Amino acid sequence: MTFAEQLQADIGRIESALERSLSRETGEGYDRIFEAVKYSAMAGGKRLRPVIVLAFCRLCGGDEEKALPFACALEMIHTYSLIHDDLPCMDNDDLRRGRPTCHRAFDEATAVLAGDGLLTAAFETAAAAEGLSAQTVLQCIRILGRAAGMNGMIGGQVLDMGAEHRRIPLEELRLLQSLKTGCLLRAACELGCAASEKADAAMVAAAQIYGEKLGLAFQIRDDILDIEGDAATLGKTIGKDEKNEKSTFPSLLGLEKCRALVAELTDAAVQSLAGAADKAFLTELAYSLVGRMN
Ligand code: GRG
Repeated sequence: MTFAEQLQADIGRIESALERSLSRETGEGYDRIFEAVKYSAMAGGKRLRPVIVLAFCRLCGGDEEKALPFACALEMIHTYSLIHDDLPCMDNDDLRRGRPTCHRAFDEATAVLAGDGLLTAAFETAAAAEGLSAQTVLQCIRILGRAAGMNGMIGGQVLDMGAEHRRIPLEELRLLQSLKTGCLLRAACELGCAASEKADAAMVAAAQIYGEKLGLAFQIRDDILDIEGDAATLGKTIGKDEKNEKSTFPSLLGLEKCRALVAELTDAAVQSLAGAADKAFLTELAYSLVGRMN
């Protein structure tokens, strides 16, 4: 299978499983919340995080089917973060994944609940994983909770809010991004390893480095796209960082240095897998993100 065929197969599998997990309407008067959740969750998106979960499970010789609930759970958490990040009390955005944001298409209260619903459904979905030891399932739930929580993505968002209208030191920006964006990407790598039930400590350490380097490269590219991307291709508003006077990698380092850093960090991510057999997919995936336009 080529890289593109494998990617399409993984995305297809993830989207079918997501749709199944989020289709539990009862017809008892609250189906609008399922509508709002599916509006955001089934709106496309690159599915990068769940694809990485399946890819690491494959790399470690595990059964991808068993990793699928964790892949879906991670994508649910990611989608919740996007819905809440777009709210008027946060970024107040109108466009996401090429559509009006959840609170624009529905209303603010429904969007808050849709985010809450997705976050909760993520843990229900992970806990319902089958065919793995209880210890593995618990380990995966812990990885998800830690990455999404206050010492992870939420902490990063708090730092992010404090990074508006002031110039922050590069080290603070690195911490902010490693929490806000890096934690979920690193969790994707860890979940794939854990769900394989076959990864040794060296493999897990390599996967963590891959996630950290790729996460930082991904965020720097995101910052670059906020400056020179195209809203129609990106499916989200551009120019937000400048408007909010936010410290970003391009604002601190300049665009050229950022482009070089994305390439350097991607090489380092790929290098971390040097000892692994059959790393072609994760290698191509990393390089495919270097010049991404969405
Ligand atoms: C609780 C009100 C409230 C808010 C919390 C958790 C949170 C808000 C924000 C999380 C931070 C966040 C949204 C980080 C963005 C990371 C990022 C680069 C997202 C874009 O990811 P892509 O490009 O998106 O993978 P797609 O749409 O392709 O899935």
